[in-house]
Parts: sequence; C-alpha cells; structure tokens
Amino acid sequence: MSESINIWQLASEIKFWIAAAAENVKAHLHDDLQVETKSNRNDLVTNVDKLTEKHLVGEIRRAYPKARIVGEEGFGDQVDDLAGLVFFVDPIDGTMNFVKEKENFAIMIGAYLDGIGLVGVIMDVVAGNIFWGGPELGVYKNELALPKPQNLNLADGLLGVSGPLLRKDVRHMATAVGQSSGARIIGSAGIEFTKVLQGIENGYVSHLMPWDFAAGKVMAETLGLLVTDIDGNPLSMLSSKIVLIGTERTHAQIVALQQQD
Ligand code: 2AM
Ligand code: CA
Ligand code: CA
Ligand code: CA
Repeated sequence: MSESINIWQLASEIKFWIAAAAENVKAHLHDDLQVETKSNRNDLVTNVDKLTEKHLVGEIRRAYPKARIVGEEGFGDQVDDLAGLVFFVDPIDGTMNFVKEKENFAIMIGAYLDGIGLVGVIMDVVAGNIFWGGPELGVYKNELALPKPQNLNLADGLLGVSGPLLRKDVRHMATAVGQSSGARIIGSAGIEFTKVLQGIENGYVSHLMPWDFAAGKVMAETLGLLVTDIDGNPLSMLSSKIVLIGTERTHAQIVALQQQD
C-alpha cells in the first residue's frame, strides 16, 4: 500500500477534513449539548464529539477504504496491530473545555504506516490555527514553517501538566513544576502539544491514550522533541501511558526525577 500514498496529498486531505469539521463544531458551539460522563465525572463526551468522529471516519473511509481507524468514540475499527495505514482520530480533544470554556479544544488526526508516523494534524478550533506536518513534510502553523524549538532546560521555561498528576506529586510532577518557570494546565493534550511545538512550553506530561498523542508525536519528533513515557521508554500506539514530551534537556531532567526513588 505504501507506494500509493502521496504524503502531501494525505496531509492536505486531513487538513481539509479537519477544517470542515471545525467549521461545523463552531457553528454548534452555543447549542444545547447532550453531555454524558465516561470513566469518571471529569471525562465527558457530547453529541458533537460523536457526530464529529462519525463524520471524520466517513471521510477517511471514503478516501482510504483499506485503512484502519482508531477513534476515541468508537466509530472506528477494533485495531490490535499497527500493520498498514492506521488513522488515529480524536474528534474533540479537551471536551471539558469545549463544554465549559467554549475554547481551548482541538480536533486531531494522526496517520501512521506500519507504526511509523506519516502525518499529524491538530486544529485549535476557536483560535482557527491548524498545526500539521510529518517527517517528510516539516511542521507548519497554518502556512508558516515552525523552526526546531531551542533545547531549553526544565528551569528555563513553562511546563504543561494535567491536573490529576499534581494532586499528590504523582511521578514527581509537583517537584518538576517547582523546578520549572511555572505550570500550565490547559486541559487539552492537543493544545499543549502545539505549545511545545512552538517553544512556548518546554514540556508536557499527562496520562494519555493513543488518539491523544498520535498527531502531536509525529510533529514533535519531526522538530527534534522527545516523546516517550515518563520513564523515557518508547510509547506503544496501542496503549495508554503517562506521556512525556519535551526538549531533549527538559525530557532528560524529568526522566531523571523518576529514577530517584
Ligand atoms: P479528551 O478531552 O479528548 O478526553 C485533559 O487533561 C486532556 O487529557 C484532554 O486532552 C483529554 O482528552 C485527555 N484525557 C485523556 N484521558 C482522559 C480521561 N480519562 N479523563 C479526562 N481527560 C482525559
Ligand atoms: Ca474523552
Ligand atoms: Ca483527547
Ligand atoms: Ca476526545
């Protein structure tokens, strides 16, 4: 299948699908939402999450009928291996923000071939910025190519974290925040990834599922950032982990904190 994939075309298609989905989500931003809880009261899904995933999955299936799809809300396939072309779809990343803030949420798709990232796209829906790229493309914010972020130390910049990790110094994250210039808790893995891609944050740590990190990982690695689990081990695209993304130095410093105990 690989010889038939044009990566620039694949990126354009994904961008087009996501931009159209974003317009639709924005049009319904202030509608009454049907909100349900999933694993706990902070883990939400709405009718817009489901409709958006259904729509994106339909577009992918039409263009790439042989590909398999891992979708957060269940409209994709049961995927137990990474052979061939696999799309990871997160229809609304930051559903709590979508419901409460009406901003700071993203639509994300990552495309992988035999487990290797080809293209990642993250759209910050309300800000209207689309981040896209991959190893053969470079990484862009809209039309602008992003440079490699400076290799800054933990002490010299902001650290994105998810709230639950700070409640009890889980995995020394409160300590890590104390060593940084400050914590940022945005509530959307996708938006946090875009901050690190732009060098606004030096790193980000959160317990994530593959659809939360698939798109961001492709772009981050393209820019020389490291994306692993919090102990520094490679991620699996088939399981959840506490994910650490960072500049080389920040990454090493957070991994070193884990080795203290
Ligand atoms: P989601 O909105 O697509 O569920 C919130 O801190 C960030 O973590 C969001 O990107 C959210 O994605 C993600 N996340 C992953 N697993 C989660 C869970 N069980 N509960 C809440 N957010 C989760
Ligand atoms: Ca969710
Ligand atoms: Ca998500
Ligand atoms: Ca989601």
